Amino acid sequence: MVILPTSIETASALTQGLPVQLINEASKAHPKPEGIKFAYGTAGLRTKANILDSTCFRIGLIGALRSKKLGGKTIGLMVTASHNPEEDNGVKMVDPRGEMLEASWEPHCTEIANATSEEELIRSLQKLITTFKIDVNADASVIFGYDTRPSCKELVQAIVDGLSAMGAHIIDAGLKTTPQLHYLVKCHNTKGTPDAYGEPTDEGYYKKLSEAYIKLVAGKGPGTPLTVDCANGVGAPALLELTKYIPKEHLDIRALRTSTNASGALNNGCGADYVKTNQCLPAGYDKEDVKAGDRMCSFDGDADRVVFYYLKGPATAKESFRLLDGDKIASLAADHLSELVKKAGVELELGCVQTAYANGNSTKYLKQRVPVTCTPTGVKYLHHAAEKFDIGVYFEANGHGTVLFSPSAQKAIKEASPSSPAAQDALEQLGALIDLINQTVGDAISDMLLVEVILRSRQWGPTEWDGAYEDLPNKILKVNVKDRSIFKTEDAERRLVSPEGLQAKIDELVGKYKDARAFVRPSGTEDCVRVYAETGLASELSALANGVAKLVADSD
Ligand code: G16
Repeated sequence: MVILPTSIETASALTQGLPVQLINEASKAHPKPEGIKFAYGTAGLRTKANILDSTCFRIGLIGALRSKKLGGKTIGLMVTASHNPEEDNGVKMVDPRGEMLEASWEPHCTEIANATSEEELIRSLQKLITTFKIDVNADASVIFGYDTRPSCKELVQAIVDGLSAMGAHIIDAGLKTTPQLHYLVKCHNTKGTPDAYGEPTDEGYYKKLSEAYIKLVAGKGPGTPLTVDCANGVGAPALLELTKYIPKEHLDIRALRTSTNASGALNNGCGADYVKTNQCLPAGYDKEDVKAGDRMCSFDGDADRVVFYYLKGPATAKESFRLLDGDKIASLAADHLSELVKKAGVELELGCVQTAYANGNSTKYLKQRVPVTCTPTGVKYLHHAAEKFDIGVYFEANGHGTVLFSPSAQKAIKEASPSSPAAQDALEQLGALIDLINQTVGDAISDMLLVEVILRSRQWGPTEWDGAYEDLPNKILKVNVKDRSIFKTEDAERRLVSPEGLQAKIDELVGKYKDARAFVRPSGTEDCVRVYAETGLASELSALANGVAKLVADSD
């Protein structure tokens, strides 16, 4: 007779190899601050850096367990708070294919980060182990990177302590943009396989992108200068490095806001979030010799977002500013790729993924051309929705996004027999674009190159690109509330279900304005509630946005 173990026996067998004593001892050096509640948000755990030490230590433990669960595949941990102010920090967790951590692990990360004692910490780790049936004796491999924040050094040490307590193999990738770390994770896990994504080195990353870019712009004549605001962040050294691989005739970069060592400079009056939210040039650009028609773009603090913009008049006039945000990048990429697919004569479905922040007119424009789906905010949602298409173009309005080519689409492009020289050319371009685009996550550098390639191949400047559709006037506001967790949403964050009655009040207010739309959602990266409003008439925008913000503040 076979005696099956009870679930308790199974659980204790599973957790037997957990190095409890090592974890306990190491944890004492990383005590959890009292009275603080951590939450896994839109892009991992993120808050003020000075309270993150215990969380980073524990994320190290979790990272090792995630790797053990996946048979020793390499997991990525990126220490960054991206667009947030310099005093914040956080950790993004990267799964083996370079995508964000599987969602079912998120509540466990929150629980483990909030354990108030060593005993509770061990219990919450044991719960994770038994829930996901993790072989704690399996190998673990974790690669970490970090951005330019002064707090990274100490937080990285906390992560290393967590990884060491679990006996994980540790790879220190050093200073990296977030998308570079995602790239490295995927490369490590595919190395030596038929799906090898690239060389798991910095050089491998720059070579892959630059070779594809040069192939795509070759013979298209010299380019015109592109001004890049690096947000005084890690995108600055990465961009500088990239330019070593691409001759100036192909990519003429004027890098601004590159002060990675200046205290308080990161994302301060510059960067993609500043430009998108304020709909204006980075502070001080009016003195930087920028002229009408110049192409410009801004990265965010960890270079995983990019927005473009240009001036149609003098830099000193606010109305001269024209934003080409993530929605405009999506429309440009979707149009270009659709045309190439058609020319190549391959049967592939291209679709777009947006969030509630997408400008109403961008959604209208795209829906007339391709299938469009809407997900909640967060690359983790958009990425998976985009995987459902042969070619999935996903972009958040804030400039975070990429294009995914499914394995079967890549195969179809590689193996297609062209029926004409034009089809052959389109297939070659698609093949190079597959390499140019960082398909693991939104990548400011890769997306910037993608835009440059498309504009060059169409002989377009920013004005022609901008001509696709006119944005509805729109505004994003932040409202500080006592407890943002009471704001709960449904319908891809387009409607509030709590606090009770607030959505009805918003609906009533929106109904008073022509072609208007507004929604409210709690941020998952900052301690605030965000309000988005758009109206048919620019003159009515402030009244609606401020009115909704007041309703939120009054409900607190
Ligand atoms: C992160 C996410 C993005 C999201 C942004 C803002 O970006 O990766 O998907 O749009 O946060 O999220 P929230 O409105 O919830 O604060 P990043 O660039 O800051 O890592």
